[in-house]
Amino acid sequence: MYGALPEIVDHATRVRTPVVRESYLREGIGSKRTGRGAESFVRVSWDRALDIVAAELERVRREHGNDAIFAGSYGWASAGRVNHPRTLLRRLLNLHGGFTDHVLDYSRAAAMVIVPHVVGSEDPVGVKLTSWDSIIEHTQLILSFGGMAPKNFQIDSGGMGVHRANDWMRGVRAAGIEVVYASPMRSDISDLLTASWLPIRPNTDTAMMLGMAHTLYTEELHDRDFLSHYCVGFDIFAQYLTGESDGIAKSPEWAASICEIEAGVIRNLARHAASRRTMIALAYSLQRGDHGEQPIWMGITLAAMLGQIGLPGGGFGVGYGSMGTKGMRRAPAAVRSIPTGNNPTGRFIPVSRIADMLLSPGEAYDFNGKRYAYPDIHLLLWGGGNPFHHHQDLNKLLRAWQKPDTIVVQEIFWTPVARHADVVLPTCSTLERDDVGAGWWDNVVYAMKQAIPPLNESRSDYAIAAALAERLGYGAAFTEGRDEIGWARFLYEQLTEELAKQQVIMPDLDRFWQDGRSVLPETPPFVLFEDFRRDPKANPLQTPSGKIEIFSSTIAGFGYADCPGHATWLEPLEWLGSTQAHRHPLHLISNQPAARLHSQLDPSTLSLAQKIQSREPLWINPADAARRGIGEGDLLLIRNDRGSCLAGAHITDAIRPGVVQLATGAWYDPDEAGRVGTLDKHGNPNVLTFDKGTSKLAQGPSAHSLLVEVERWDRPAPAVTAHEPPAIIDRESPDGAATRAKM
Ligand SMILES: Nc1nc2c(c(=O)[nH]1)N[C@H]1C(S)=C(S)[C@@H](COP(=O)(O)OP(=O)(O)OC[C@H]3O[C@@H](n4cnc5c(=O)[nH]c(N)nc54)[C@H](O)[C@@H]3O)O[C@H]1N2
Ligand SMILES: Nc1nc2c(c(=O)[nH]1)N[C@H]1C(S)=C(S)[C@@H](COP(=O)(O)OP(=O)(O)OC[C@H]3O[C@@H](n4cnc5c(=O)[nH]c(N)nc54)[C@H](O)[C@@H]3O)O[C@H]1N2
Ligand SMILES: [Mo]
Repeated sequence: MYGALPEIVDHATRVRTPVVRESYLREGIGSKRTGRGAESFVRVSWDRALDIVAAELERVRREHGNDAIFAGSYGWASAGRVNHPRTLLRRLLNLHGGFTDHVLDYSRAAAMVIVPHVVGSEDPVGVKLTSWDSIIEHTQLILSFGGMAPKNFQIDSGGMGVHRANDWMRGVRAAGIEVVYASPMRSDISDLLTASWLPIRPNTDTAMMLGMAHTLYTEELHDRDFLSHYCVGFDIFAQYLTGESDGIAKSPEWAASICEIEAGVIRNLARHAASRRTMIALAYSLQRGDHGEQPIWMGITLAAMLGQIGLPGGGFGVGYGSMGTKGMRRAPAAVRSIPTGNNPTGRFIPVSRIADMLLSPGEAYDFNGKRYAYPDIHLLLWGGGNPFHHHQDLNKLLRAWQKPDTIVVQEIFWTPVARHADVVLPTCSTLERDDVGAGWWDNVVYAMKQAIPPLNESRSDYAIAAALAERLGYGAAFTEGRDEIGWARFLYEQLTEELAKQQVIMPDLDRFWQDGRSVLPETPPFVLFEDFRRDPKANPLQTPSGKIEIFSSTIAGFGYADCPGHATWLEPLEWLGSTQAHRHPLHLISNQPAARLHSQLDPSTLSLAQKIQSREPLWINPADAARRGIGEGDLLLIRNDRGSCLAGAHITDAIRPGVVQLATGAWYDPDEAGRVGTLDKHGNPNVLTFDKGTSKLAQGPSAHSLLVEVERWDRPAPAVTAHEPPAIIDRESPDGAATRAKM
């Protein structure tokens, strides 16, 4: 993706000046909210824009309280620790008396909640995995659910200083490690491996793993010693496995009828895994589906039955291959964020419940054993994320988007979230400011030097937040007397001090800045739960029992039908085995795009080059295409009851029959701007996905569980307009002053 930002840094879609939605500027919060996304914008001065935002922050706090401000600001933004919009917004709003925040993320929410219940730590969710060195040395079989898609390990949050994953793949190959992966797409594994593909039906991994577990149990291949010394609740789970508790034996034949992997294959795979050192790799994708907690809990249960957790190269890990640093030997310390302070309101939502929150203020909901009520949001601030990219069921989001009195967005480009705002603050890109960059998990810290001055009237996220703080009367508390370079220095020096305590001496800041990067040492190869395995009494897990909870009394005690006390096969709301499949017979995988980071830089040549007739490609199996008279390159309509979009046909047997794939990231492009339910012309899968929590436990996003129908689009094709800026009126409204008084 190198080169894409320089190419489009001054693209037509660049937000050049502060702007305000036309009727909002005239009528303030009384303006028609359905105008969001449809109306023109009016150019205003920075002073005017910042006055409007500061006045709204004051008004909403006064009239509705701090928790009426939602500034969770989810999103990847850019590398750069100082100009991290979510951190800056949190720091600003905590000084303002607080706001409604979010917890968790769209990537791995279900895993982040279930895994600590089962093994007492978040480490197995991509945080600290058994390192690839250990795998390459000791593993004999990698059993991957969801694959380790090479398109995905090009990146990591905050950036990556070294790309290592291809070397790991070569290492796996050279070591002769067998790789078997269950995934609806053959392309989910590196060509550097010779791997066996099991083309599983989406969302049925739990059933397949139960079938394997059944074989282990009935053939007495499970590690009884490990289960009794290191785990609790296997006996209860075993009753479910055999059918003693519900009348259904989870045999390989039962599993095969659900996942469409042959019973014999499942049975042999279980025997095979039990006879060698096996690493169970669970992709993040598995848990980004309805009941996403289950495949993760079941993966851990299966690993526990194999009895290799805590042994070199054995056990399980969540996220291998999902990003580029998962399984690396982490550095002994990482660059931190600018401190945010504490949120006096203490209010938050699970991140992907945003539309429910906006649509149902005051409504009660369950989350991880507690009951909460949604706050009543009047003001929404966003920077560095694109909810019209990341959220499911965009037509529902559009309705929800009409709830707040005011929506403020800091953006570089005219992305869909900027288009749907009332006030847009033009933000400069990483090329236009100084910063210190570092991945959250990586061992390289880099000096991100300004390459060009801020374009047009754009300002850095830091400058914007500092200016707002100044207007609100706490400028000094916000900056603590530091400018951006001052904060970069602060963060780098904090890191060097932390490392010095561990006898690691780093170059000083000037030297670092001159060199352009500093490389931290990597820690020695790591084996997850090695200590626990060695001495479970001295090193108990942080679970209620101190052991692996194959049955969790805590979770059982919550009484959630959608997340019972042990790993369970629960049908997703939509999947190929559901009645809905009669009307919408294709399961849609909306995975991460190969040529972009989410929706970022979609107008660049790299992203445009892979489009078909300017739309996002839909992968479809030859049999499914033939049945519908679809040819390579045809324009397609994809639809279900929630929405519809256009896409370009790519016919390939790299996807199993019954499944189609449309990557995320095409900028949402409504045929009729601002109207709920209109056709998306560009191919954004989130007009089709459903917006439902994975369960009452984690309330994670269910993006990978949905059915659609596809047909050829033979009508004239509406032009894609997502990469053109909205209409902008190059003057302030004459009655602007009166508008401000009303607010
Ligand atoms: N259907 C479906 N939906 C999904 C997923 C899926 O698998 N399927 N995956 C989900 C996952 S895992 C994730 S993480 C999310 C990702 O969702 P997001 O993180 O929201 O997606 P991005 O496109 O990375 O959004 C980042 C935005 O920040 C802007 N930006 C970049 N740098 C800066 C900066 O320095 N300052 C400011 N102010 N803005 C900046 C970019 O222009 C862009 O609009 O999507 C989720 N949505
Ligand atoms: N190039 C690029 N890389 C990225 C990103 C990006 O935007 N672009 N985004 C990054 C982010 S934020 C994240 S969180 C990670 C996400 O990492 P993942 O969640 O692992 O990524 P996905 O691409 O959503 O899914 C990987 C594969 O899982 C398979 N899959 C989907 N559902 C199922 C299922 O139910 N069962 C099985 N067995 N397989 C299934 C699909 O075939 C899909 O290609 O990727 C990161 N990597
Ligand atoms: Mo993610």
